[in-house]
Amino acid sequence: MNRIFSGIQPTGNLHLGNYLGAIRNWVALQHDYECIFCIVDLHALTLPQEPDALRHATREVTAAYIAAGIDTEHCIIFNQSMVTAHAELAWLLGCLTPLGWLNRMTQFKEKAGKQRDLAGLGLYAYPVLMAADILAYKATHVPVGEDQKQHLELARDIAGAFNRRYERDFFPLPEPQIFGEATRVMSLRDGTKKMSKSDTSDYSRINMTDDADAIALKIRRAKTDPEPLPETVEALEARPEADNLVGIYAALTNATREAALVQFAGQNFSTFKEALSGVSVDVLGKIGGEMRRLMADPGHIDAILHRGAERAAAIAMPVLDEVKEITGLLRP
Ligand code: AQP
Repeated sequence: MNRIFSGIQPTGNLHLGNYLGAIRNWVALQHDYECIFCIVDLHALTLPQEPDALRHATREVTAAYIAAGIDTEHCIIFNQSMVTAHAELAWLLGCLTPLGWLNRMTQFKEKAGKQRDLAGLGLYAYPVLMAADILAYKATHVPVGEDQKQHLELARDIAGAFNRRYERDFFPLPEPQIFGEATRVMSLRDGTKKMSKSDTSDYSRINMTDDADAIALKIRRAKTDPEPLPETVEALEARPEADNLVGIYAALTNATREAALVQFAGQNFSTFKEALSGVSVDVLGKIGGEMRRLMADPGHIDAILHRGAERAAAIAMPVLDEVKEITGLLRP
């Protein structure tokens, strides 16, 4: 059976983009693959984190996976730092990764901003750790949002570099799986910017734990333009905010943008936003409620993570051992 690996950073404020771009697709795919879903806490450390907040966010992401419908019996759910193979393999792969490849990564440029010299080595090396996450399980498929496409291409390049260097077909080249009408959910305040956990404005995103009132208020306040909704998808191209909201509506109703426009063409945003609030509350309300219920019992969440880490290590550690053998490292 093909194997999926994917993950989310526990950096707080899980949002609709994480749900539509990642978690929801995992739920749909989980019974067609062997699945490993990680809470990538080592990735979170590439930017400063407050320790208690990191622990809380790690449990909250776990709760989100379960509340959204990931089956913990079938799938492996664990936090990255519990399986040491990720960090060890990242070093071994980093030694094969030319700086030129990392210099092309747009996420580093965006996150490091103008003060690039002050950014940490971890932020720069993030894509190598991501490659290690995937390759430690010889994963064949990686369902992600569109923003991670470049990192996934790099993971394929690194896998290819290892295979060439040691002249064997050891790592499969992982395939990205990017689908749905909301592969890149944009900020509610600026349709040209990705919806993000770290945006300082809470009005830029719908959090998975927002209640019905908060969701409705944020959608009411979402930036739009003065024109009514158009008849064609092409007419949305020059209207990023309208395009984003129509894409979200389509994704939440399992429809296409075309179908959403058949329903709303010619109508003004207030009518459309009301419908969008309704479907958002329908989908996220239940998940948020279940997340809160799960978070009331952190011991149960920790037990799921421990069990998941054991199952994950049973796959990753033998792969790491083989890599060490191939690489020429003596082992105990
Ligand atoms: N806006 C988005 N639209 C669609 N998919 C998205 N993803 C994130 N944002 C969107 C997908 O969610 C998964 C987990 O991402 P992550 O949290 O590990 O890292 P990120 O992409 O850096 O997410 P954020 O929200 O922007 O976090 P911060 O602000 O902490 O950097 C991935 O599959 C991603 O594609």
